Amino acid sequence: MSRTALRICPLCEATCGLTLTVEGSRVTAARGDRDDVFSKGFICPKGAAFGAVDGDPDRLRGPLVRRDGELREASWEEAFDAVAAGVRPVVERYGPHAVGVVLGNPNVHTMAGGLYPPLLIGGLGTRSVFSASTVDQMPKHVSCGLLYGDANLIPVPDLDRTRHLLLIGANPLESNGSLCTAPDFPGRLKALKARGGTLTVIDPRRTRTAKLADRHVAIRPGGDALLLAAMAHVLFEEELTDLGDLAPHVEGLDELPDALADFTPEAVAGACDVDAGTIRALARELAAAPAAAVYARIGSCTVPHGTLASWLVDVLNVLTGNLDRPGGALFPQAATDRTPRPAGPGRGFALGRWRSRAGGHPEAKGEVPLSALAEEIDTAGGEGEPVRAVISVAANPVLSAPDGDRLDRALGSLDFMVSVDPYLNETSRHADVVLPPPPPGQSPHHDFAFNGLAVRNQVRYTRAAVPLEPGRMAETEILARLILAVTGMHGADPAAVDATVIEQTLGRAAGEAHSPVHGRDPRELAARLSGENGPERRLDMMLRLGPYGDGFGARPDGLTLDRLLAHPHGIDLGPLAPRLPQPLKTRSGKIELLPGPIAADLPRLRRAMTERAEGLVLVGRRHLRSNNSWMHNVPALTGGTNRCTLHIHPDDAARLGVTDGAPVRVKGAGGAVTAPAEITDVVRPGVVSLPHGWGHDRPGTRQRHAATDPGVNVNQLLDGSLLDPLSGNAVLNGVPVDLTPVDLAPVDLVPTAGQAGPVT
Ligand SMILES: Nc1nc2c(c(=O)[nH]1)N[C@H]1C(S)=C(S)[C@@H](COP(=O)(O)OP(=O)(O)OC[C@H]3O[C@@H](n4cnc5c(=O)[nH]c(N)nc54)[C@H](O)[C@@H]3O)O[C@H]1N2
Ligand SMILES: Nc1nc2c(c(=O)[nH]1)N[C@H]1C(S)=C(S)[C@@H](COP(=O)(O)OP(=O)(O)OC[C@H]3O[C@@H](n4cnc5c(=O)[nH]c(N)nc54)[C@H](O)[C@@H]3O)O[C@H]1N2
Ligand code: SF4
Ligand SMILES: [Mo]
Repeated sequence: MSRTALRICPLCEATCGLTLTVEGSRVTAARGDRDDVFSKGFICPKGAAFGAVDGDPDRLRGPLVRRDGELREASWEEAFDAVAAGVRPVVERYGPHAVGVVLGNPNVHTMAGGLYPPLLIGGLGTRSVFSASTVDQMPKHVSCGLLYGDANLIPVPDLDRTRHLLLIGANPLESNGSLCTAPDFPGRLKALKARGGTLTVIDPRRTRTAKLADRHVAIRPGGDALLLAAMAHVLFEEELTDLGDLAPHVEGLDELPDALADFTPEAVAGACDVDAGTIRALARELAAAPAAAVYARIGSCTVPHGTLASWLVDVLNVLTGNLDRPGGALFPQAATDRTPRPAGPGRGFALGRWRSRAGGHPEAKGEVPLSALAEEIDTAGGEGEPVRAVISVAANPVLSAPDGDRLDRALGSLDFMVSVDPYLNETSRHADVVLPPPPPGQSPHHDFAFNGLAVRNQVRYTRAAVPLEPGRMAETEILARLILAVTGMHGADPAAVDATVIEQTLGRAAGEAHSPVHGRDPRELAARLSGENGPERRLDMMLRLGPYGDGFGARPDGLTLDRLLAHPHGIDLGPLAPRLPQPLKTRSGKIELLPGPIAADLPRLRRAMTERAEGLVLVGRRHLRSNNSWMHNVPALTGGTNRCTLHIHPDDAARLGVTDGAPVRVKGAGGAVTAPAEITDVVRPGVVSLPHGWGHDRPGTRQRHAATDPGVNVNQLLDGSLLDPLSGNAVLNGVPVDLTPVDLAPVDLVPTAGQAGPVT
């Protein structure tokens, strides 16, 4: 007997609604939910493989605890006993900062990851917090924090209404979008063109997205901040700025022309390898469009000037009056956002409130760089203690962060490590306790992170499609129990964690003049919450206090969990709408267009104008059927073109004697890897590309399919020292590398093409 169940897809940021076919406790098929208010039936190959991802036989079914050096199956009780016994002595002896918390990408794709990590960090009181954000979008958080006073207030392009999209360092035709949640991103780009709009793509590779563009600019990697600065320069020089309705909400505009004066198109052209005429044209097109949006992602963040590039993206949107206007870049309003407070000055965004112990890296958004995790473990000295215990939740930094070999050794040297992870992989193999969450089919879902980045305001919630298998524990409960175990309350009722959050949140809300529950009794409010468990009651609370909420009766038509449950395909809350100045939290209450830390970083960008990379530089790439490091174990999603090959331009290949399919040794500051060459003019000359998340050849892992075609770890080419200084974000793109065709090294001085055979 089969049945169907709805499930929001957690496999990328597009958050498509899926209709799953369930047989017994197995998900056997997935198709797009045509009635989903947001995704309207869209599905990609990963979503279609939901059943295979969910049912992967290598997923751990129960906890593992290390005994006599070996990870062995254990009961949940034994596992949490071991966690308490492993972490507490470290806290008591060395203090909370000796416990590192490492949060990986899937935390933004689970309800558990949205609800519990802040409590874990707060409960421990540790400053040793590392996450995937510092190998990803931290520059955007920092630039938005400085501009708007809130690091999570990130504008998204109004994809469905814009007339001109300048898309930088993103490849949504493979990634399905990032910091811009849009099911069927490809379809939305085609619709833009169909309504007469234009698409410009800036990317050193002629990606599938670039092929769709009206104009593709193959920039030299790392050059975006220079290019964007020059575009802003042109807007001033040619008097093309027009802030429109934004003007009263912006301060610092007058200082900007001077700050950017040196960045003429002619001055930056050489360094970014885009001619001055093209830069001027890009600026004029942006200014001329009736509504336009500049949008940038990974390629603009994971570079030496990531924060400046991220800032300039928004500066261009401001200068052309496109920020906060329909068709431009707008701030979404999610249903679980906090109750909007009246507009006015806020506390602002502070950077560098503390520094990491070993490397002295400034914190950003409460985190220190993931690139610095290894040194925080393996380097003594400095004030305080090294990290001696690690709590890793949904993270595989041995593959996703720079210099995995060093981190691998460092993790191996810890006093104690716990991983909340469904797999025994390159990182979790070091854990003393592995706590596996259930597969996604057995987990409820709501997108706490992505609804705040979505191109349309909407809200959806799906309960678990399949009941928890015997012996499984919900990830929300795993994290609640973990919090109790590491904060000295081991064994207490995990429901108390949610009850405490509810009590504190309602208590605070009752005290806020702008809250719909101002002056009410928090206990009375708590008693009104519905939901089958703590996480559901927290969701109900957030919805009811939120901008569309019922305010616990104050707005009877408003949102509640019950109302949402009555709409299984979601509730559409309308197109994005202008919101300024309400969400601004800067000290001035305005957009601070030229924040101090940004101005102080401009001299570094000025110096970059004169720099010319001599040799080859490396960039990454994503494949539609991949997802960072953890989906190579699903046969349906591997093979074909989804392979760990080195893309190299035919001119470079000929010059270096590289033949198609032959192994090439790639060497960077952190090490060397050997991968088969794939000669293709998709990359521009001077640039080679390797995907990340590969290198599944370490012992002690349990991902059998991934191990059959392990690939190599591109991040081994990095030594972890290259960071964007303001955000601590790793530089993963535009990294200098040397190539040697393997069969010819090291004796032949004059490489001859065609000697190395293909690798199978
Ligand atoms: N060179 C290079 N490196 C990169 C990038 C790049 O572009 N180039 N991209 C970077 C980016 S953007 C990111 S986000 C990072 C990602 O890097 P990480 O944050 O390390 O993420 P993943 O590699 O996807 O590993 C996710 C881990 O979570 C586990 N997992 C999967 N589902 C669940 C779940 O439901 N619950 C729990 N608890 N665990 C789960 C997986 O088994 C895996 O161990 O990589 C970065 N690294
Ligand atoms: N299929 C699939 N989807 C995914 C993921 C995945 O691994 N696979 N990962 C998810 C995650 S965690 C994230 S963060 C998002 C990322 O989403 P995107 O940012 O869209 O990711 P990429 O496909 O890596 O696109 C980055 C592009 O930047 C280009 N680039 C590199 N260096 C530079 C540069 O200096 N300047 C410019 N202008 N471009 C440059 C690269 O060539 C590449 O085409 O994708 C998410 N979706
Ligand atoms: S685009 Fe993303 S969310 Fe949609 S089905 Fe594919 S993986 Fe899932
Ligand atoms: Mo990411």
